[in-house]
Amino acid sequence: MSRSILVINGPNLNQLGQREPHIYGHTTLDEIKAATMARGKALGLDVDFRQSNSEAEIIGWIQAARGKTDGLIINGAGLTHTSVAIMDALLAVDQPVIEVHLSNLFRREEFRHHSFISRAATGMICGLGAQGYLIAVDAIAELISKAGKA
Ligand code: CA2
Repeated sequence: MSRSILVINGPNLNQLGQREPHIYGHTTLDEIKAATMARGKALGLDVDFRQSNSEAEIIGWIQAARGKTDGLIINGAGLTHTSVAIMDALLAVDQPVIEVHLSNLFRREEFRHHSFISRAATGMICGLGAQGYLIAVDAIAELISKAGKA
């Protein structure tokens, strides 16, 4: 049976590769999308990869994912540190959630050390750049497969 996952990217990640490469690297979001979709395909997962600068739109996507997808990967970007509303939506989605960040949050400013998303996530990957997305796909494939056997 084919499985599907949703990959959500938050505000400003559409600018990846264009600004602040010393923090976020030179890889563009389109390149991360291509690599993530290829990794998903290799593992038998349909990957829906999206980005939005709108908190409301992201919450709508999470709500709509309930019962429709098998797992969720999210880089909430700046909303990670502020959005109780995204955390609440993720807590209600009833499927594995992996949080991913390009940068190592714990080597950065204090306000980035707290994530509301982590409270709703099975696991979190940070500091590994674009590779973190591929590790997240591997992790979610494993979680989905385990859930199917339960
Ligand atoms: O490291 C990550 O992936 C972050 O989620 C990126 C967010 C930041 O607020 C989080 O603390 C950590 C920022 C995304 C903004 O991305 C830009 C990319 C290029 C140029 C400007 C911003």
